[in-house]
Amino acid sequence: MNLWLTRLKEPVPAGLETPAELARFELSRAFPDVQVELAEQSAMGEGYRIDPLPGGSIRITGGSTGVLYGAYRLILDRFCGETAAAVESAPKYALRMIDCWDNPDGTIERGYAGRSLFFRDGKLSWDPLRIRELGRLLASAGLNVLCINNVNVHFPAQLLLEDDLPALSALAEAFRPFGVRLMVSVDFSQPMRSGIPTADPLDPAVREWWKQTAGRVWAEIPDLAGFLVKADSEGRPGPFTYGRNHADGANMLAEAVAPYGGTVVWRCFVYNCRQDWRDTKTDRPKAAWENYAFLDGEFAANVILQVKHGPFDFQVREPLSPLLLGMKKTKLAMELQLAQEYTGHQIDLYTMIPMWKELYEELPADSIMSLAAVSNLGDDANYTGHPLAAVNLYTYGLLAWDPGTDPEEAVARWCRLTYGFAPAQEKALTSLLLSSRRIYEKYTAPLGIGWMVNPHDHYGPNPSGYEYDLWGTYHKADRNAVGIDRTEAGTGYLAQYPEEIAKKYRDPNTCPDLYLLFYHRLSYTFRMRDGRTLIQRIYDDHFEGLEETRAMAGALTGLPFPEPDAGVIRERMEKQLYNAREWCDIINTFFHRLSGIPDERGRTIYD
Ligand code: GCV
Repeated sequence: MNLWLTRLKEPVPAGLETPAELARFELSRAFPDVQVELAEQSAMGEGYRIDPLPGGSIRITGGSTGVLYGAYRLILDRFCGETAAAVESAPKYALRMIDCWDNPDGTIERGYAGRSLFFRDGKLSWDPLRIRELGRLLASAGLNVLCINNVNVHFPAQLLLEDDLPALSALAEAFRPFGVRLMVSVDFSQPMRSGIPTADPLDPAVREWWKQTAGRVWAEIPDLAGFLVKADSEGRPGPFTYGRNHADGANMLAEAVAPYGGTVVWRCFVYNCRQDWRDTKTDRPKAAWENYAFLDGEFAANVILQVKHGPFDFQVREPLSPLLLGMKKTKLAMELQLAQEYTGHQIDLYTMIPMWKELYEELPADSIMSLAAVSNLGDDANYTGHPLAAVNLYTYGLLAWDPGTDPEEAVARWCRLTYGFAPAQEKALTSLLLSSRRIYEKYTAPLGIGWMVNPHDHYGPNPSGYEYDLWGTYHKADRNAVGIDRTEAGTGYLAQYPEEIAKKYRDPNTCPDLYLLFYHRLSYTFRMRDGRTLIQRIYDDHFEGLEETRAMAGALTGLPFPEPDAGVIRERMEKQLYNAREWCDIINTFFHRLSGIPDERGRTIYD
């Protein structure tokens, strides 16, 4: 099983040491009859040029990994039936990251595709064949950094920098021919395991410990991409314990890894996760800005702040995080989530690229210098649990290489490569995948409100599940109104944006519908621009979402998926139908019971 590379029948053999050797192998198997010449030019780095030559042969010119990317481009283009024209390409971002949340015991936090491909029973442990398949998948999608362990670094993950370093080094070696460099999530308090009484980033002993550690680690793995850090977030240790800020913490690590060309990727997912629901002063979406914006310009050159795309946490609809717009003197990565934590657990269909494109529309050119995405991978035979969830991994790779990627073309290309259907069927699958996010959005939480989900597990509806909890995720629905006013007249969140963005959302009469309840508290009788009341729109969206899911199930069943995909798709679609019905009925009933306002169209709502 090799997803969009199914037509490369032969597994990558052991023993290929460089991207160029791998490229030669792949090309010789994909096109036994075509002469392809590789011309390495180190200055081209990851970029490549493909030139058709007289007589039918082809030349790929590129840097040491560029030739491999060029080879996969050629192979995939030809599989898609595209031939001949010269192409030149180079990635927009140097770090195109996949962040795995894998734990040493083999579980995966928010993993929906089986167990870890890297860990078992507390140790690094892998199947070399599957690692080579994964390397092939990542390289052919243009992805080049793999952080293998959970940002919640629970013991014994710390051993990756200690006793397990030789095994980590062997894993790094396995990925090297694919141009994939490893990254490791580190525990900010790790020096304390060596008897140092503090993890204070300004303490000389702590600084020295990290320098020594970086020296040891990079001596074993000279091309390690760096450290990923979740600090002062959801119980993780960090500089706040010592009265220091996050620039103090990140810069201390940055200094330790700088001699080796390492990068510190420092996450900005910092908020009060022990909020009292009675507290109306704190508004969780404001937290990232409050913790980081004042530090703009304070971070070392080899620190990248990794910012979740929205101010909450990977909800179906959130505005772009204001941090991504407001830290002009800091290197930033936008963090996406391929793992479908809030978006259907890789049971419900949810193709993400339309959502990513919406984010890019608000993101000024060159405001970020890297993309990261939480992995949707696991050891299921098809790697992503739902075979159609692989579209998210592949199209993420295309977008990280070229943010100008057109969503429809990217999805169509994935469909063509993966299934090779007839044109009408390919078109049907492409449009179904492209519509899946909006459908999911309709039958789940309404109009940007988010969080009406079962607590902790995050699958299925529970409109009050988070309402009286500690997580700062409240909708405050009562019998008259729902939502939180986040304008300057309310919590003030909107003031974190530049005015040209803020003005689009400030007035509920002009705010785009889908963000309405993210920014505003509105009465159920509020008249929307299309003339419907807010409550009617909530009912309509939910009924439509369910109907569209039924139509999608019908359309999917008509497509000639091969086994085993066909069986898995059928079984998951059944579950999605059940889920959509639960969401539709529970959310509509919730609002109907509260408001007492009937559906104008008299459809069944259960009281
Ligand atoms: C890795 C959310 C998820 C957690 C995750 C966290 C994070 O809170 O539910 O599982 O932890 O985000 O991104 O750090």
